Amino acid sequence: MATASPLPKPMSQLSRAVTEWVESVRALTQPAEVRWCEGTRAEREALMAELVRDGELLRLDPHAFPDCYLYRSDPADVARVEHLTYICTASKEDAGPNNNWMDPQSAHAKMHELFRGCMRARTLYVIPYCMGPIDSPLARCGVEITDSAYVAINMMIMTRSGRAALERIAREGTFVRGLHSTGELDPNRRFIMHFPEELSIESFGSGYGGNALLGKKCHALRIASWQARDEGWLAEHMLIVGLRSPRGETHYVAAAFPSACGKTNLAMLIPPDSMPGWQVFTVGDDIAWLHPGPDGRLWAINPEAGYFGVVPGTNPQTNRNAYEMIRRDTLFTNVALTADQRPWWEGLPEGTPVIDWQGRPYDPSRGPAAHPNSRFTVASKHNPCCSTHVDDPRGVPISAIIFGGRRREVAPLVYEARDWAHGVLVGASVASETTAAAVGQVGVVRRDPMAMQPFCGYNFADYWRHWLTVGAKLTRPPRIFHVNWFRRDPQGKFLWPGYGENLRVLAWMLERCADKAGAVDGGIGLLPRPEDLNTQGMALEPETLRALLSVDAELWRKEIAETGAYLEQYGERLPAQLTAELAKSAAALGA
Ligand code: GTP
Ligand code: SPV
Ligand code: MN
Repeated sequence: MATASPLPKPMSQLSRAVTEWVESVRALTQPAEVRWCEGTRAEREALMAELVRDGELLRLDPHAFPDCYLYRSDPADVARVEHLTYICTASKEDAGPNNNWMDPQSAHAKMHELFRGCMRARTLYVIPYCMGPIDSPLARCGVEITDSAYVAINMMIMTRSGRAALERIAREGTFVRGLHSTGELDPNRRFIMHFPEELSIESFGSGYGGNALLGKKCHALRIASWQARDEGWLAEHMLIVGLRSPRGETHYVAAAFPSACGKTNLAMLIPPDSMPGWQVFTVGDDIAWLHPGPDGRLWAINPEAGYFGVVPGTNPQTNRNAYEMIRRDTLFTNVALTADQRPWWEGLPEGTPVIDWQGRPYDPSRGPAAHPNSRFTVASKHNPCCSTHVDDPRGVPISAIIFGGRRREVAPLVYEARDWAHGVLVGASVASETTAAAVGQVGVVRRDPMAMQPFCGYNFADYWRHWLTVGAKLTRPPRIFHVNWFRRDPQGKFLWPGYGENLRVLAWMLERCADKAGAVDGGIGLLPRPEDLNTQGMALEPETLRALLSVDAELWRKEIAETGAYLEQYGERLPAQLTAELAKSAAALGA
């Protein structure tokens, strides 16, 4: 005889610690209603339908873009706000010169006042989530409380959320507490506060991306980098990609580029026709958690389950995988619209924008139709080249680490670090032109070590020391490289075609890892000679390739002096090994 299975326990009864915290937040913020997120697709669809009814979401043409929606954020809330983002540690030195700092007591007091009664007449959503495969010992859980349904939907796509995550939290007893309210979107009452010593985050006044989806940059980078230092691993702003060579060997590479500098594109690149037999698999496009494994290699998991990617520039030529991926089941933020309710953005070869990202009739004199930091949110399982290892609890072994930036001059297409310690200096020296991913001027070169300037939850000097310590533990460390896809000619044209063609550079790296490719010492590190790169089938002038692989000693002596001055501000905490590595490069360049 069949027995009726018992009703599942209500979410609010699974973890006493979570329930008590939700209750205290409810008392403080005074919402009209509390909703616990179960993490089902039906629940997400119901929530989207509600938002469509309320006019907060727009349903896109269901024939061309099934299950796709458009969300328009407040025009003054379109990017991360680094100047309003704080690390609140007991000691200011622990946050370091790389972070804004506030003492935890003052920060809590300030946020308490902002949160008091802020959810009146709103719904409070409780989203338990797991960063990483749900059964991986490397994964970590958190709970986000938010009064934004848009944020809740994004978190449901970007993380493994709901009941399974809450069950893991109930078993483990620890979780990161992330409290978020959209507030009244006043840029003067907007703060993103991190309390790494308490494993908590408080975010008020923005509903956008990295300010509000607290599992992403706030937890998986700022809080996790602090935990990683204590526990002996690394939390990095890196994509993870698998490359299968025509010989049938698969190697995994992790790459750190600053925001809007090419991670999503490299993570899902399509091999050029003239490189038959290569296959590419995406493990992650933005964040990697890297652990020294028992075999002396570095192993990586992607803590996320979806992509929050830059829309402009996505087209069949640059990234056909992404272009196909965002044609269904995708949430668009701040793109333009065509007359037939299709999304439109700069770089799209078809369609005509009639409504801009702010919902106004499109007028080119007012700037681009889609916001330059417009984004898509989509589950990674929709990526046509998603790796079968995304749910692998052990992660994947990393053969090479790449650092890179957006530099119109100075940095060559690629170079290899002499060894791990030099690689840490190469990472620490990254400088890149700013982009629309953060509020502020675009196109100015700034220091962005390891692409972590906005995301490292502690003092960079301690972080570099930690990188050196982790490297010393690895008996088979990944080789470290630096790339620059963005070098330009004096007319401003990119010298390198980029996108799929970047595989040629990755192929050279893998050959280097196998000791099969040549290189020359360029003083700053090892560079391929033109003949070491596979450029077969490319229309690249020999002079262009030579320019891409050139090291201008004069410019580099200046670069090294600037790097030295930058590192000096970290004072006594700066590891002496970095200074020694910099001195080696300076000597090699005759400085
Ligand atoms: P975040 O999500 O902000 O961390 O960005 P990301 O690092 O994932 O950058 P993404 O891949 O989204 O690329 C950002 C912009 O750079 C897009 O407009 C791309 O079209 C452009 N881009 C990416 N790769 C290349 C490349 O190889 N060459 C050139 N010229 N542009 C590129
Ligand atoms: C970035 O800015 O690096 C992003 C987008 O990946 S956000 O989620 O806003 O941080
Ligand atoms: Mn990013």
